[in-house]
Amino acid sequence: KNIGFIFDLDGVIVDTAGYHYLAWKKLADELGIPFDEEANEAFKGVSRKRCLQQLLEMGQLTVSKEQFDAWLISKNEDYLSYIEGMDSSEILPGVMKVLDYLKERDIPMALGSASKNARAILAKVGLTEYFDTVVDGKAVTKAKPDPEVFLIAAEELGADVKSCVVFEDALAGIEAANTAGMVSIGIGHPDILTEADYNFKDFTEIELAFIKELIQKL
Ligand code: G16
Ligand code: MG
Repeated sequence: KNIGFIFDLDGVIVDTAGYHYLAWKKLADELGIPFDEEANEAFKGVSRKRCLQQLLEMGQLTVSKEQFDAWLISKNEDYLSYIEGMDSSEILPGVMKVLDYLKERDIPMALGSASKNARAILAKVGLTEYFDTVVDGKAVTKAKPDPEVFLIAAEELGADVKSCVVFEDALAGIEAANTAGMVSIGIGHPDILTEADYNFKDFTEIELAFIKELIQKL
């Protein structure tokens, strides 16, 4: 069997989920739309465009295409300003241990992110070399919860879909992995990621023995 490990980026490898939240919160405040961390859960793993649509629906606002595009740009500019100074210190705790373990064993690894900024972030934190392929927001036509991003990743890795593992912090991402028939590992609160096959608060909770067993079972 050809196995593959697929990682989401924001909220799994790096805590950019917090920066996305700050950028959406800034726009929501400007538009007078109530927005908090709970509302932000529905924005995780979801494309930029879809997030803005959701925000405007929350505020019951209808806007012109020009205004919509202008807000998309300003949200991204704010986000880019937050991540400007990012470096490897922002890789989440416990992540390197797992990435190194897989890399040492030559296990095919992919990044599967909804973000159009994914490659830039990987470069900033020095992880580009770890991934055999990067499938990002520029490569997909259908956003999570559609499984497209992970199916493309499996194909590019030459991995069997059912022998792929996906690490995700977003509801939409877990749904995408499950629909693809992959093993889903939720990173975050188990009350939120109820559909995941396995759940961990963060990577510090993941033992290498668990990864080893998982590989044997795939
Ligand atoms: C992410 C975030 C989402 C964000 C999306 C698009 O993906 O979780 O909150 O809206 O990317 O990002 P961008 O605006 O940078 O293109 P993931 O899939 O890495 O969690
Ligand atoms: Mg994510």
